[in-house]
Amino acid sequence: MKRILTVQDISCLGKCSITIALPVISALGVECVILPTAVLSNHTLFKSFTVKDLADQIVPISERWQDEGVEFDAIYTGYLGTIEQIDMMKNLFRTFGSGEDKLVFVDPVMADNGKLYPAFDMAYAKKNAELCGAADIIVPNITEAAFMTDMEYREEKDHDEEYIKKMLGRLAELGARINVLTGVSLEPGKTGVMGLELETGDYYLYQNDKINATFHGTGDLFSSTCVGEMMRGKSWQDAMRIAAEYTARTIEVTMQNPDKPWYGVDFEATLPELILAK
Ligand code: PXL
Repeated sequence: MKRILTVQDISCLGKCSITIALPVISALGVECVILPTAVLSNHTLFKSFTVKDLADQIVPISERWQDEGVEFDAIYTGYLGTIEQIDMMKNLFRTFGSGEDKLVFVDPVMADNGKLYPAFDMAYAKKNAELCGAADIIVPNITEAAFMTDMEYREEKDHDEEYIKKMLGRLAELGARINVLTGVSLEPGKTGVMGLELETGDYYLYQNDKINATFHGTGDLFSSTCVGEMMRGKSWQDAMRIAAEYTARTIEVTMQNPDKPWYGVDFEATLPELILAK
């Protein structure tokens, strides 16, 4: 069985980061080892939140794993929280992520809809750009990519192929082998993802019908599914398509729930479909 190490926060309430990665990756039949970067009462889009930083645990925990001789097929990082923690990822990648058949998957979670999340500033964005340079595959949304590449942020209605390809080119300059942008809209009424593989220069675009709603945690759902599918042997293009389809399907199902919580999507309702689609 493949084994993924995911490094991100635990938001106790909020359906995001580890509380999405763990069930989704496990459901795909891949072992998911967690390294929590912080424990929060809830994610940071609630009115208020508590946060206990766990940066001082990263080295001792990973040293125990080294003592045990544990290896990972992939390292997947998401919301990290502090510049210090981003810096610590470089060591972790060196220890557990180097080697031909290992995948370093970075989702530089920090922003959406043109704005940085409450806990972050430009210095954090620049550090995330550095981290992306140490990855094999990165999956920022347009807002995150704009902050990391110093390009203007454009809403979906103002996307065109030139803008998206220029952004992918700038992301590729950061250093990752595969660069995927989420929240790309190249046709009215559509939204999706576009990727660029550096070695081949190949672009891959997948779009589905746009549902007019934004939900929190959908980026984490996309990333968890994508890295999980790659561990199941799918190409990055297929993994990206399956992850985008699954995310869209989950938003659709969530919209149908009159009792849906405002803070996240009902991925619990759609997980069985993801497994059956195997
Ligand atoms: O879903 C991204 C995310 C993860 N973790 C925390 C967050 C957010 C987005 O706001 O606040 C703590």
